[in-house]
Amino acid sequence: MVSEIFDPDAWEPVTDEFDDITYHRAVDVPAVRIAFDRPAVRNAFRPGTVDELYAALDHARKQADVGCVLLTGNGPSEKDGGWAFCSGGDQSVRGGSGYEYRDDDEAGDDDDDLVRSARAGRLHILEVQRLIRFMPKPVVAVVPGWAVGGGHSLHVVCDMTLASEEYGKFLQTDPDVGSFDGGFGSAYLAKQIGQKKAREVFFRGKTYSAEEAADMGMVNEVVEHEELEDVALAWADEMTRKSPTAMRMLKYAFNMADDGMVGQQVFAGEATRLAYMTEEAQEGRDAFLEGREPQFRDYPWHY
Ligand code: S0N
Repeated sequence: MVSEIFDPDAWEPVTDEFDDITYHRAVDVPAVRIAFDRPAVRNAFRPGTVDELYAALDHARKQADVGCVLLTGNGPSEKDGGWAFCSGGDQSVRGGSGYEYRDDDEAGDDDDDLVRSARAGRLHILEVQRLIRFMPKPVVAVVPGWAVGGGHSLHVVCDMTLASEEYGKFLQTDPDVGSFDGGFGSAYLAKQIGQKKAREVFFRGKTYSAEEAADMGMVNEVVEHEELEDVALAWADEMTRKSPTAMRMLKYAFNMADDGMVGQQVFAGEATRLAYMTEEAQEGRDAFLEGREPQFRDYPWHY
């Protein structure tokens, strides 16, 4: 069983090669479903989970016939029936100080030698956040249960959030475990719900219901738990009927206001792609290749 509210007739696997996530493509809609699959630990992510998540998202990004990504968590936990979107970094395998002690026998002494681990504590979940932020198609967080810590930040960075009325719960524990998402997880959250509320989310660590999260402006819609995946797929169907170019330009336009020169660069890349499709731009390329002056005076100065 993938998940209790997963409709096996609506999806087919893209691959079975992942251990910590599942990756499906919808049968009738140009959309994919990527799900955390560690319900026993409330879908916490360990480094391997993040690698798989990045690979699946990057694959989805590159598919020209995929227009929407649904990011969710499988469940419930067999142990206690609990549901989760994602409870953030798996604290049992979290990176340490960046230093490791190891007994080096060749040194001919009994001392442990300090070695530096290049990967220790690497927060590559932030690379996943950037992939969600910059991919040219909507990514929807479909939240069937807990969205906590780094899992909360993931829902924040998604374009929209749909949550289960019964089990959707939102909590920021970062400062309880000595971590802090000082990027999208806090700054973009403050854009969504306001500075005072965002500080409350991190500084007080209260749990918010799906309804409260919707009232605050960080959840778009709350639906009955049993309906969650059907509604998510309906959203994907709706969005993938719209103009891909318009959707891409809109996502990058929304981002640009907050993303500074990187946002401008991403938006400008898409503008350049559109410009290259015009005869005018092709005249520039052709003139160079044919070793002649470009005839740009044939093209209008639009107003
Ligand atoms: C999610 C919570 C609120 C659920 O509470 P509930 O329903 O009472 O269930 P529990 O009994 O607490 O949990 C069920 C089982 O799941 C395990 N578990 C839950 N969350 C995690 C987790 N994040 N890591 C490891 N295990 C987890 C429980 O231990 C329990 O197991 P059993 O049944 O064996 O007892 C509640 O569980 C909770 O508060 N969880 C912790 C949430 C949390 O603090 N998350 C981390 C927040 N910080 C980040 O995410 C930053 C990113 C990060 O840490 C990181 C990521 C990648 C690489 C490096 C890092 C880094 O910072 O170094």
